[in-house]
Amino acid sequence: MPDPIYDSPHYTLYGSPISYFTGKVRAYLDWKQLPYREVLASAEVYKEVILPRVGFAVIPVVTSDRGETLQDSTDIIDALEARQGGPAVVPATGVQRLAAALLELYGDEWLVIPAMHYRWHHNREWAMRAFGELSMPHATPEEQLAIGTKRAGPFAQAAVLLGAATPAMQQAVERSYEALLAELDAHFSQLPYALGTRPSTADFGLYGPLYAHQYRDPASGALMRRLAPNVARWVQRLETQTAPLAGDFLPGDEIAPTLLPVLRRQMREQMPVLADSARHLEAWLASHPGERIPRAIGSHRFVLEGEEGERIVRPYSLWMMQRARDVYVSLSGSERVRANAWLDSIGGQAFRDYQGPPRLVRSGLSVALA
Ligand SMILES: N[C@@H](CCC(=O)N[C@@H](CS)C(=O)NCC(=O)O)C(=O)O
Repeated sequence: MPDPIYDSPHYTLYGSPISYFTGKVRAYLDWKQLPYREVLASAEVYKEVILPRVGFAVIPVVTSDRGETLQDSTDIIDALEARQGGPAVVPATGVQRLAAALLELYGDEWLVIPAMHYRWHHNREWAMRAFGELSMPHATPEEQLAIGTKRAGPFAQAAVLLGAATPAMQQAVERSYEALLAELDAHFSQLPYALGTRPSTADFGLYGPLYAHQYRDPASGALMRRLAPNVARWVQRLETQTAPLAGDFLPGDEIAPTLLPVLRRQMREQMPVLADSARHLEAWLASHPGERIPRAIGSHRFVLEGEEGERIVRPYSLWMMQRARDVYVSLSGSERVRANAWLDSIGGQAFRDYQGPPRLVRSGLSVALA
């Protein structure tokens, strides 16, 4: 029987409540009212489904009853959006489309720093237990803590690898995150979603870190509710989806002025890192001809809130940047003129001037040359 809303395949989402990118995809599936069931990615599910279908251990993974397997939250949303019809989560007009791509890049590839910092430096034991529960749902709490501590190991290191390494930098991460919360709180006190009364890929991108880590992890959730109750309400709106398939983006390709401080922060914090990452990748390619590009290619210095630190260089982030640049480059005529003026208003010169590495395609959790 056809689905009441779409003649749609039925989907299975393999993921977890504590996973960043599962949250992003789940919020999309829920708002879009797609028929799906969610299966917890236990150790058994990794072995029986994810590894055989994907080839490496990752969530989220979406499969359909037509035999497809989709991996990577950005590609999953793109693929489903292209086939499902219904109200679009990617705006049709230039500046809003650009803002959505930028905020998805920001949520996916930059807010991972505070997300990992708060999870592993403020919610550590809770998170270890949660990893254990997920991996072995039927084991005792002690067994779960033991297995969780083991499984969470690589994730627990991520906060440091991504930059939140020294006490001074951890304080900088917290200053930046708390200021972001204040900016988002002001925005969501005026508008239910990033670009209007309908969620977009901007919201789903931001929801990744702001749901699983910063809202659900107990100490982080308490901080969010205290400092930014309107952000917590936006999380709850996306979590419970009281009005799926409703609403619209602001008319006239407008971006609410309350969103601009968030984008200015992104331009200030993330753009220099992406520009420098592009130079690193070019140098790496020159010295490793024909080699597969790994997930991290060394490390580089970066600055946050006036503090200087060190973080790994992740080529994958440059693929997300390329997507945002593709939106910009596709704009012509008056849309390009408006986009340039808008980028100038958010300090986006580095985005306009960005010189990427050779064209990239996504390859699992890294990239390859196109
Ligand atoms: N960029 C991917 C990344 C997926 C991802 O990083 N998933 C995490 C959990 S939220 C994971 O399973 N990582 C495994 C790993 O990093 O090896 C996406 O958008 O889905």
